[in-house]
Amino acid sequence: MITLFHRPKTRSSRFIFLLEELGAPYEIKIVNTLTRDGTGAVDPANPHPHGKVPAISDNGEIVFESPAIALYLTDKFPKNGLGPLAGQPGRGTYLSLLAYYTGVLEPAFMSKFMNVEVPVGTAGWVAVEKAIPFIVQTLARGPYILGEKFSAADVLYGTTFAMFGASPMLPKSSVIEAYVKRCLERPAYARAQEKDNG
Ligand SMILES: N[C@@H](CCC(=O)N[C@@H](CS)C(=O)NCC(=O)O)C(=O)O
Repeated sequence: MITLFHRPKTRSSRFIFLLEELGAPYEIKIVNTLTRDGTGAVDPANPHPHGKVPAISDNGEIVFESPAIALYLTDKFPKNGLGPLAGQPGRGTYLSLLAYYTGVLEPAFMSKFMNVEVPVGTAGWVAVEKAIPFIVQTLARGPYILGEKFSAADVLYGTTFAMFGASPMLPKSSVIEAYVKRCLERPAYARAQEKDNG
């Protein structure tokens, strides 16, 4: 049984989406976290080292950070083919895009929102003006980020673009807008939305 440590309408919401896609047995444990408006607090019940969500426990085995959780879950619950397994074609792209999500895309968004110039040649990520064309180019072979098949990487990318994509600070892309729609139209997303409050 997977326990998802979750706060509604946050980055942990997408793991309800993924767990629904996987058909995995899970329970949701709502935890408190710090919030931007200064309310909230780190919840001692949350195993994430910084009190953030998501985190999961698989019978006591703790996994935190979104790409690690996505990979752990698709490896553990392979039935619905939500991520290429070790040795399968596409595994390298899957790992690369999971790492790119957290190591490049999120910092690119945050740099933009914080109005921080990305230092060329030293930062480990790129400006959003470089990241978005890469995503658009990757989606060209689509309809999903790994190509033909929907995967856990789409759960991360689709929901992230849904969350940040409307910002006037980000370059607009009809390819990404259509992609987000495609990801959010899935029945598992609707089920996850219904369960978001626990
Ligand atoms: N790198 C983490 C980020 C998690 C994250 O920042 N979650 C936010 C909610 S969307 C949070 O828990 N914020 C509370 C805090 O920063 O203490 C991941 O992708 O899993």
